[in-house]
This record gives sequence, C-alpha cells and structure tokens, in this order.
Amino acid sequence: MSAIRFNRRVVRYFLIAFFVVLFLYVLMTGGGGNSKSSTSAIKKKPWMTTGKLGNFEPKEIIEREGPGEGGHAHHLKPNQENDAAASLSAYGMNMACSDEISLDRTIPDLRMDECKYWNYPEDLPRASVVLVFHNEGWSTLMRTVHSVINRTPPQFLEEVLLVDDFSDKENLKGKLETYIKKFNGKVRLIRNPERQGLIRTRVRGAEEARGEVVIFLDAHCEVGTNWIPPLLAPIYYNRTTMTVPVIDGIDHDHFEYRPVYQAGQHFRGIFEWGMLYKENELPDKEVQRRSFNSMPYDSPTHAGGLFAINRNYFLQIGAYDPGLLVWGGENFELSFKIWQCGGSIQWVPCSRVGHVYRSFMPYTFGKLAEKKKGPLITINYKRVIEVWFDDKFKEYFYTREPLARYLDMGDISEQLALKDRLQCKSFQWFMDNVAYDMREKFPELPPNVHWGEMINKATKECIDTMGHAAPTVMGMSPCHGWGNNQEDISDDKLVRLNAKGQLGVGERCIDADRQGIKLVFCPLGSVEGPWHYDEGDKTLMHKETRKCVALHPQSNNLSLMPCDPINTYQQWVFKEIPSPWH
Ligand code: LR7
Ligand code: MN
Repeated sequence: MSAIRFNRRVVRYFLIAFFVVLFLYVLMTGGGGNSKSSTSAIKKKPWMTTGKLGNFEPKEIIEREGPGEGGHAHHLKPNQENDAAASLSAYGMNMACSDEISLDRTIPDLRMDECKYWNYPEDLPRASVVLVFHNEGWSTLMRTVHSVINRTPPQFLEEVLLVDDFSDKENLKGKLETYIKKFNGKVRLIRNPERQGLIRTRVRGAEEARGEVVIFLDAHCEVGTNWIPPLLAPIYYNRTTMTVPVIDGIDHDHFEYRPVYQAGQHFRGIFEWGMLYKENELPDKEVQRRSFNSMPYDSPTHAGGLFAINRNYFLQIGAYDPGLLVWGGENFELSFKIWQCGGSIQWVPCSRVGHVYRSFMPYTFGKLAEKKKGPLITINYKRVIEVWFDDKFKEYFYTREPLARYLDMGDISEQLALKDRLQCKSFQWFMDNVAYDMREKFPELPPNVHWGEMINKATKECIDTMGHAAPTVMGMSPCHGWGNNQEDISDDKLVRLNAKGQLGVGERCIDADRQGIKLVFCPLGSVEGPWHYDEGDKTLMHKETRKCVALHPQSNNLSLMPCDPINTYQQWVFKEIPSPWH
C-alpha cells in the first residue's frame, strides 16, 4: 500500500517538476514556436550590472600628453599657415594639423554614464571594418585604422578592410602596402582598377569582406571607448537589424573631438521631401518603449557613412542599387529597403564614433558623372523615390524638385523586381509605422501652382539666392534663359509657389522682413506660406503686412512696399523651365 502511495507521490512530484520546467522554458522562449524567437532565447540579450563595469569595458583609462590628445583642439604655429591653407583646399581638412597629432591619440569618452554598465554576450559575431577611400589624407585615414585596432577587442575584429577607390595621390600607393604589414594581416588592402564612387566601392567591400558582420566607416573617423559590442549585439540577436553609432564631430581645422548633440538627448534620421537628410528628436513613444535611455532605438533613416550590418543580409537585399552613382541617396535607398522589406534600423547611444566634417567636397565625380545629363545626386534621389515611394509621395518630391521630373534615371526594373521578390511593404506603411514623426515635421505637401524662374516685368531679371545658403537675402540677376547648353543647371533661380502661399527654392522658403526678401528655413510642421499671388495683377502680396514684393529701380534691392499693381517693378511672372536635358 505505502509503496504504491510512495510511487504516486514520486509521479506527482515528477509531473510538477516537469510542468515547472516546461513553464520556465515557455517563459524564456516567449512562448513562440517559430524559429526566430527560439533562437533569441538561446542568444542572450545585453544585461545591465549597475555599479559594476560591463564585461568589455577597458580595465584602465589611458592618458597621454601631446598635440590633440584627449580630443583637444591642436593649433598650429603662425608660420605654418601656408601649409594649413594648402592642405585645407586639397582635402577639405587641415592635414598639416592632423599630421602633428598621434595616430593613437586618445579621445574623450562621451557616452552616457549608463553605457559603462552594460554587459554583452561573449560570442558576438566577428566584424570586418570596411573603409572605402578616394584620395584621403594619410594621417586621418591611418588614425581611423589605429583607433579601430586600439579600441576593438581582437576576438570581434575579423579585419580592417581598406578599399581604395582609384586614388591617385602618391602617398596612398606603395607606402600603404608597406605600412599595413605591421598589423600582421589584420589590415587588408584592395584597390579598384577604376573609379567606382563610394556606393559601388562599399558593395565591393562587402563582397570581399570575411567577417560575418560588415561595419562601414568613412575614412576619417575615430572610434570611441567600447564602441563595437553595442553595435554587434542587436545584429547577433536579429540578423535583419542594422545598427548605427552616434556620430560625434571632429573639427576639420583643429581636430577637436566634440559631441554633435547635447548629452542624453537622442535624435534619429528622417528626411525632407526634396530628400534632404534631417535629424529629429526621438519621439516620446520611442523613449517610452525602452527601459534604459542608453538602449538602442528605431530610426527611419541614417546619414549614410557609419553603420553595421550582417554581411549576408546586406547582400541578400541587393546591397545598394548598382544604378546609384558615386555619392548620395544610398543612405535612403538602404533605409527604405530595410524597413519596407522586413528589417529594422537601430541607433545605438552606447556606441560613439567621431567623423571629420569637411569644409567642402574636395573631389570631383570623375568619369562616372560625365555620361550623365543633369545633376547626379538628384538622379540618385529620383531612382530611390521611384522605387520605394508610393505615387502620392513621389509627387511631394517633384513638388520640391520640379526639374527632377525630366531627369533620366536609367532603368529601375531590376529594383522593382527585387521589391516584389522580397515582398516589401508600401511607403504608406513605412510612414505610418516607422517615420510617423514626419507627419508633424514635414507634412504632406500641397501642389505647386507655379514653378520656374520668377521674372520681374520691369527689368526682366530673375529672383536669385545668389548662391548663398539660407538664411540670406534674395537678390536679382539675369535669367538663366535655359538654352541648349545647360549641363550645369543651378537651382538658385528655380522658384516654386504652392497652393497655400508658400514660396520657396528647393527645400528652403522665401519670406520677408524689414531687411528685405529672404531665403529662410521653412517653418517646421507647416506647408502654409506668407504669400498671396494675384494671377491678374501679377503682384506678390505678403499677407500679414499686406505689402507687395517690389524691386528698387536704382539699387536693384528687393523689399516690401505698399502695393501698386500698375508698377511693373512689382509685377512678377513665373516661367516654367523647359527640360534642359532633351
Ligand atoms: O568617389 C568616391 N569614392 C570614395 O571611396 C567618393 C568618396 N569615397 C569615400 C571617401 O573617401 C570617404 O571615405 O567615401 C567616404 C565618404 O565620402 P565623404 O566623406 O566625402 O562623404 P560625406 O561625409 O560628405 O557624406 C555623407 O554622405 C555620403 C552620401 O553618399 C556618404 O554616405 C558618406 O558616408 C556620408 N558620411 C556620413 O554619414 C558621416 C556622418 C556625417 C553626416 C551627415
Ligand atoms: Mn565623410
């Protein structure tokens, strides 16, 4: 009897234990039977040990003395001014200054304090850090390499892969091969046999890379303390997540290392309708979604240069559209593609990388641009929006960039087929679920009622930004004429007037104050404008002051004057520009 009861008890204990184990298992795997969630159960997420440094934090803080150390500005002596100026105009950065700063210089740790207490799995994937470069300065290129080698745990660094996009600077030739030998094979160099532009060169880098993850950096960066584990962890957990470090600024003149954002404030990438890259403060919804403010968060787009992605995934989604040329728009293409086709993009506050913002672009687009009719970057944008936007949204782009309608973007059928094959979602889905903060900042645009050159009836001259960026005073100059030989079209006189009285040039708006008629940043979140255009009188009235835009006959300056509809100096006509590319 008791033996039987004993056995029953054993069975009962056994059953209870069995169910407890089962329950715990289901709890850990999130209850899902699909393979995705069960892999994530085995793969540990980062964990926080408040008060105890994370497992990959450096054991000691290195301090060094010397020019630019600690990320401080380094100022050259007055007698070096010529060298500084010469290198600034050749490279868009002061190489004479950079050359005096150690390749191993220290930079400040600008991370949020919390970041020091995160722990990451030991078996994160290994990365190839891919640097594509065209005629970069030696010391800034090498400082990028040194910073990666110095601040990356070797078990996570497969290699640093340098991809030379057909540079012709002497010091980037044989000397480079010799120099990288000292890294015992960790640094590898391949070269393009002809100029490909950064977009195709990055794809080549990904194809040749040996790491499971590729991390792209511009060739003038410095990576921060413990930068790599937080970038790799989200990818390790989900191979369709692409990660982006927070980018700090390195001054192009004296190489001071400083934050771009205020401490603790988070931004994420969006865009204006003319495809200008923008950043917006992290919406509350995203702040709330996370339990620590140092955790990664979703971002609709990214700036382009610095990010980490699973190599096979990147190649599977077609890497970059091979029809994109040299520079620009590839960041949007990849962003839309990833989100619409089921992946995600996360910005990672605990990973910081500095980037030298140049004073200007020191290189030309070379032969690749010669065959193209029209501005190459706008052609890239057109390809991207024609593939990824729904029809409604395409119109917003053309509202901002009316000439883009005439540009020859080449064949996009392969890209559309890819979108189909990957069963990608609509742009509306992206706007509703990912870039929902766009609605507030850059609302949907009313159509243009006029666009083209804005000609004054009296002088027959055109309103012009005079090549200046906003905020600036608008001026007048001879109209373009838009003859036959118009390869180099400038948008400075291409004005648009929308149905709600907004007058603008490209992404910028025209407004008036006491100083005159001005090009300004369009007010965020509004598509309304201050103007009323009278189709009969041809006057342009400022609604608030009820005055009209007038040209001063002597000074040729623009200002608001009491309206006088029969005065030809107050009469304006818009002349649409015939396609200059036909
Ligand atoms: O023909 C070229 N071939 C190249 O290999 C032209 C450039 N390059 C290399 C170049 O040497 C550099 O290493 O490509 C890299 C990027 O070129 P940059 O530094 O001239 O570009 P950028 O910093 O002015 O521009 C930003 O936008 C580009 C759009 O195509 C790229 O995506 C850049 O990577 C990107 N930079 C960043 O996102 C850094 C963060 C700053 C911001 C905003
Ligand atoms: Mn750059």
